[in-house]
Amino acid sequence: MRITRSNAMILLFSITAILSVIAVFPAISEAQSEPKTFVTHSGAVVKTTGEVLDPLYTSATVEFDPMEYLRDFNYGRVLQLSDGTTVREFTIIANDDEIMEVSPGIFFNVWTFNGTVPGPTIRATEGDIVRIKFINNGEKEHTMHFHGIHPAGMDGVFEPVGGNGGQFVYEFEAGPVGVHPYHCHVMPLEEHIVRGLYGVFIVDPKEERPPADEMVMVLNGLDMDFDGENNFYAANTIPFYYQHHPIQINTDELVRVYVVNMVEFDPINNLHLHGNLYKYYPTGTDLVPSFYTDMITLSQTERGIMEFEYDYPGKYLFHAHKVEFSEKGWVGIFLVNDKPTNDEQEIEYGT
Ligand SMILES: [Cu+2]
Repeated sequence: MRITRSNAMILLFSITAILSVIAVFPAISEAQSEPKTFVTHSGAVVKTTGEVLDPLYTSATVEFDPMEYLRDFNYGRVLQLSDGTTVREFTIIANDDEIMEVSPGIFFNVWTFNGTVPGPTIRATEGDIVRIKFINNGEKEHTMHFHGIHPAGMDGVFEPVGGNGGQFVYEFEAGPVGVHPYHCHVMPLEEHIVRGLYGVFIVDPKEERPPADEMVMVLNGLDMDFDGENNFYAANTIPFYYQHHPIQINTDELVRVYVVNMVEFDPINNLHLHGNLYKYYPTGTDLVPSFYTDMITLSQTERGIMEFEYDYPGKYLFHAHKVEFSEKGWVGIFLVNDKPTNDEQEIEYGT
């Protein structure tokens, strides 16, 4: 072969390329020879040197009791300012590497506020100062975005909080009266919400609502295979939970349910109550009910307060009347007991 200028250039490039491959190859080969351990959605532990789509890295599962969550209200650490204003301090820690057994044998990589989905129910009275020390112990950026009235800098949108210990203090006056969601507002938003970074914020009126057996229901969905469709639906995360563990209430006692729809992908959700009708306060902002109904329809983050009493004891279903949702987990039972005559047997109110 005659050595021309162009042949020489090609030869030089080829030698350089071969030398580069030789130099880099040991590193690649070393990396690939170290298998990593992953947990899959079926709970199996696998070792592989290949890429794993949506791996679950830890084997510590989230403990979540929907019955405990139902009536668990967090009022924070209370401080009193000299002018009499109440300050309520909360610490909320975000994580994004936890696993939750959402149904027997079905594991899901949840992202959590304080270790659960939904996060804790935060409760204050209108006019209180809410101060939230937010710590992001996840890998990704997260925020806390509250629905309600507050300054722009407290909106949790344009101030992403970095992972691995990033911090931010949200502080605002609680208002307006009602029931509001809070959720992470980092892009891609759909993923940050569907993974579980949301919870409920209740603002009580200064003149308290009448005493009642109060509870929180977050309507949510789980997209297990990341195809943009939910595979399970639930009230408070665990499909069918309140069907297998009926919520006990009493006849002739006021029940107040703070309901928030956090289902993504499906444009609407709804809630039907059996054997009864309820007064409904959309967003809970008005103290006079807007409807007396057995069915409400809710879009994303739509919410409100339901109030009802049962005259007759027995088992009553509550569920999505969108039958697909109820058959995939969004169904529960109220077990209505005859109101005990002995005061000591009365169930404890959540307030
Ligand atoms: Cu987030």
